[in-house]
Amino acid sequence: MTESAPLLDGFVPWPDDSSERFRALGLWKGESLGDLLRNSAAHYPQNLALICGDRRWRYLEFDQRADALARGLRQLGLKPHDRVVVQLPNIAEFYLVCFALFRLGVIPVFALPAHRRTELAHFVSMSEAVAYITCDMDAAFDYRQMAREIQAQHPLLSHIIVQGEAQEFSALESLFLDGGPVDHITHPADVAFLQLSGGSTGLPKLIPRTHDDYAYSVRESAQLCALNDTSVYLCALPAAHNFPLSSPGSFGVFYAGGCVVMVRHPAPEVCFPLIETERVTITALVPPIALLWLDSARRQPHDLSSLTLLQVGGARFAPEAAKRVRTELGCTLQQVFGMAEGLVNYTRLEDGEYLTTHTQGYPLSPYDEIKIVDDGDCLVPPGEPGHLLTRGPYTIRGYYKAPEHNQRSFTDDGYYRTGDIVRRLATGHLIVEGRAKDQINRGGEKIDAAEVENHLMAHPSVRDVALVAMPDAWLGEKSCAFILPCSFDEKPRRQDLLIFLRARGIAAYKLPDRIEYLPQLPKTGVGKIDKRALRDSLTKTGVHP
Ligand code: AMP
Ligand code: DBH
Repeated sequence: MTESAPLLDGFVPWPDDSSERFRALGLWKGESLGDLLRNSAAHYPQNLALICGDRRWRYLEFDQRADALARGLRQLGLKPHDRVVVQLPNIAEFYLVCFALFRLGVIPVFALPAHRRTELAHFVSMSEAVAYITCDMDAAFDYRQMAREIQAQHPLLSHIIVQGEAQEFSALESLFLDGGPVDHITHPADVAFLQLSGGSTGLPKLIPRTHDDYAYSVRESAQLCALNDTSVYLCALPAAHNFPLSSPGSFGVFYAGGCVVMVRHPAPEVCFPLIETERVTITALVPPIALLWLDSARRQPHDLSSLTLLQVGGARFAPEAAKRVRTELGCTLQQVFGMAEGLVNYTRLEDGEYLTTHTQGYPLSPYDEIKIVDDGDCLVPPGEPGHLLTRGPYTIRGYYKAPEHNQRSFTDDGYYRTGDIVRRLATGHLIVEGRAKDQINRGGEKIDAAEVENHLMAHPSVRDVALVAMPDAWLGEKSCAFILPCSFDEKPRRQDLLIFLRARGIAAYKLPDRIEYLPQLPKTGVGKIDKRALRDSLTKTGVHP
């Protein structure tokens, strides 16, 4: 593709003056994400890049494997701008697929292993994907069976590629073709991949991230976290999630020439021995897993002395738990408040105990612009809580092919409405106070209330429903579905509702943790369901609205 080739249809670019400024400032360097690995293979060919089970790849080998896969995928017929849904567990092939696709200008759509048929089908149809790359089995779930069901409904999905026992599908292993390097053929200002939004409007949206913008956030994040070619990063969260991918995540480590250790499960029993043997220096966790680690470190001491930095993000980390990190795990805590749409805030390594334990940091880039506003978009007085709006060199200007939604999610001058309520301290550090979006943050996993309500409404015995967050000591929040049944005498059984939801093909974390039946749902002045009253009723035990 040449400089003048059109960018991906449906992508909302930054206005020209902003792009020119980001280039002039040297933030956007015109490098593709495929170059990120290529450069490290040139600088650190013999450094260990990746450890996955008993596989240990050096940069040169990693880079060559990515090229070999790119060749095979090209021969299969994948072309620049094709979309490919990628759903893989934490295995080395995940990164090979990423870099192979980046080099071909093919656009991965990153699903998480927890996603199920209905969600996958939605990603496939929304992105008009031509291929689906997955694995055979993981955690006792057969992804091939799901692939069959999706393919039956989506004839445009021409290729199903399976890592492991492929059965009737193409085996990923068979697609490695020897040959020379595959040079990237994408424009750096073009979309590199599509991430999923947590969503708050019924269905997740696709987030187009460009090579230029993502590479910038990865480089800056790596520097902020002082990564270098001796860093060893434990990737314990799902690898495709934006946090372990880019903040600074595996990509940051690949950029710095360090080593990524992949693990399938974040449990301390699995991770602690690995930290000890591989001398892991940095990792990223969501709060419930960090709590698990803290408790476990008390009970079964391991040598975690190599670990210098523990990043915690994705959901609010209670200050009382945050304070325990230094004493009980013996490392520095960094809070990370980010979003797949772009903006990432970090506490800094040199911040004192108070800022590290009580705040979610401040923006990565001096070119991130943030505003904290009231319901009418007017700035709130300093220190007061308000809606967080942001724009900058790595925050998207629109979701993929979603013009109506974009009208609501972005201001006319390009600020993204994060849906988060924050307060800013005089130091510039932000504290996440709450949320304006209709979402439940279940220990970092975001649940779109409207999406689950929609599924429940499809049940013949449900007349109306509201899904709200309820406080939980472990996960921070869990979900509670308040149901108005068609007949209060013939309420559907909780178990039947869960079976019904599972059968609709949605991720297990979206299933309501609690179900309550009400003869009527409380309404606000204008007649909307009063979710605040429902939430309040959960904290005042025994009192129902
Ligand atoms: P997503 O839309 O799935 O990328 O999730 C991003 C959202 O997760 C943010 O807008 C916040 O609501 C939430 N979030 C991420 N990190 C933190 C954090 N450290 N503290 C509180 N909330 C967070
Ligand atoms: O929750 C997130 O989406 C998130 C958290 C921390 C994120 O995208 C990130 C860092 O980059």
